Amino acid sequence: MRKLTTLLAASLALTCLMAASALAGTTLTYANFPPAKTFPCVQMEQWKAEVEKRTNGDIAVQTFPGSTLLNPKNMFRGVQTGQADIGCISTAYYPGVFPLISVVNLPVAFTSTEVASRVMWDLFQKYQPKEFADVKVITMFTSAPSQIMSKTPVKQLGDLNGMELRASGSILQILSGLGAQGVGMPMSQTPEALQKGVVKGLVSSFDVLMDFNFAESCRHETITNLPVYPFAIIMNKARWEALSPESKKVIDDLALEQAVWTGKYLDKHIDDSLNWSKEKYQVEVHELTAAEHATIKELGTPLVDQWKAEAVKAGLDADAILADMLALKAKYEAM
Ligand code: 3IO
Repeated sequence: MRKLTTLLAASLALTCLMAASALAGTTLTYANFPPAKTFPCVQMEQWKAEVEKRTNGDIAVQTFPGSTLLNPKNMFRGVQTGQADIGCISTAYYPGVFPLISVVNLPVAFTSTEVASRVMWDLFQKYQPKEFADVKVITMFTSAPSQIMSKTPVKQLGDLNGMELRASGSILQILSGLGAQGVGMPMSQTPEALQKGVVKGLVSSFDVLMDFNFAESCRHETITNLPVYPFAIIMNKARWEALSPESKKVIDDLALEQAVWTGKYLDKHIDDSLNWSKEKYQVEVHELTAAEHATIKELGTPLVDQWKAEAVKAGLDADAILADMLALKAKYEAM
């Protein structure tokens, strides 16, 4: 009997200890704006699983996809003020706020998400831009090169005349140069805009054909290879500072890996999405002529000059940043 009591006491003590250590762990909230199926949320779940595994459960991550905690426009502020511990921002939704990292949104003909994501992370690491000084940057990545997805066919650039297309960032200006009417809004508002007919299509990467089911209404896809959208995963600074050195190391060690994982995932996923769209909705893919691609390229030149002027105004060495981006792009493309 005495032995049993001791055993019970011991197991009770152990249970309390385990509960206490679980309580001592940290739960981080992670806000995201698009629906759970989309690539920014797929990478979020991947990161959550890795962090929980590598910290042996010291960190638990509670994810909030679909703007359930913060929406695309209040994400940056919401993380700074601690409404969420971690958040995902598409930087093109914040004109003028990211003078350095917006370089990745320029029309420089990225062909791979993995390459663009590596380049973005390297640039961030090298320059540590002060536009992110108020937050901890967890990782960065981009969308795939942007294409036109529309209700009516865009078989030649002339077909764009007056067409309302959803986009954000630098693509809006290229669209206006092409005679289309760019409508700026976050991706997560696009389903409603398409459904109401406010826009007749969108410019983004092909993953959204499947993940938002846009293939159903946008049966025409035109290969334009327009810019990628840069994303940053940011964390509240005070919450970051409060983590243990071990947890911080796990998160820092994961940054580049996460950027590459996301790039690889999306590069494959755009193929899957396009194939699915062809099978399910018989979408048509339209190719432009070399002369039309040259026209698109020309429209990009003033954007680069404009970015440079704004970067210089923000105290940045624009020429060095641009040269670095192109050199990194060439380096990773050759690998
Ligand atoms: C994007 C944004 C949210 C969910 C899936 C997505 N695929 C490509 C993008 C990029 C984009 O159009 C944007 O607005 O960030």
